Amino acid sequence: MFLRPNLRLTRRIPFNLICAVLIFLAASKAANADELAVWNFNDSDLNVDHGSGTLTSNLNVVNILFAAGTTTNARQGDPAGQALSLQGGTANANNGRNLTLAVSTAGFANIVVSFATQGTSTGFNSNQFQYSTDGVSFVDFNPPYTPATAFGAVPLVFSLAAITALNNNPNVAFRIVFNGATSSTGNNRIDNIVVEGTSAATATIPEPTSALLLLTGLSSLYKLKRRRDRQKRHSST
Ligand SMILES: [Ca+2]
Ligand SMILES: [Ca+2]
Repeated sequence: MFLRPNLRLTRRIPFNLICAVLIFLAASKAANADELAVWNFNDSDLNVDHGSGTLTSNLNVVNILFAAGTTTNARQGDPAGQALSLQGGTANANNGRNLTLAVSTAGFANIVVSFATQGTSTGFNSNQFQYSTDGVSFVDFNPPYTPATAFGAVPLVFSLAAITALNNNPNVAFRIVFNGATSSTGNNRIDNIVVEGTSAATATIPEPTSALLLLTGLSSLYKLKRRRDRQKRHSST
């Protein structure tokens, strides 16, 4: 008498549990904005600190330095630590040179690039943000910006959602071209560079193949349960 309800319960649990897991997996594919690459410069190098991507520069190596950073635009609890500090260089040789970020956006859309920056009075004061869909040809985005004299509370944000060729593309790159430095030690600091996007699953809910697989799976489980129930009824008669 006491065993019978327990047996029925244990037969039901796997079906309900599997349904719950499948629904959870389908829902979890609809992610919010994800950080694809983050540079916090706290370890005083150009290597990416969260996610994946590469950062290179053609400034003179002696003018690529690190100095006190900020928590503005910091992610994942990163402390202020260090920031990148780029100098004009001897005879302002670095005017016209750049910082380039290569980041795959495979699986992502609505790409946004942001960072905190500040500049000294003789540092670069006319900096052009650019994007590339092939990592080779770069296109100006927005007019040149002039960094404030202090990091402040708000980062510079370049929202590239309208540039759909940047979506789901392994060859994406971004570039800041520096200009306007008027002394060798005039500089710009940059900290917490973030490249983020929303997962492609969010942009096209539901993913047809996922929805189909889920429905097929649920249908098979339902048929299996019906068959078991029929067998149970037959065996009890
Ligand atoms: Ca930092
Ligand atoms: Ca690093």
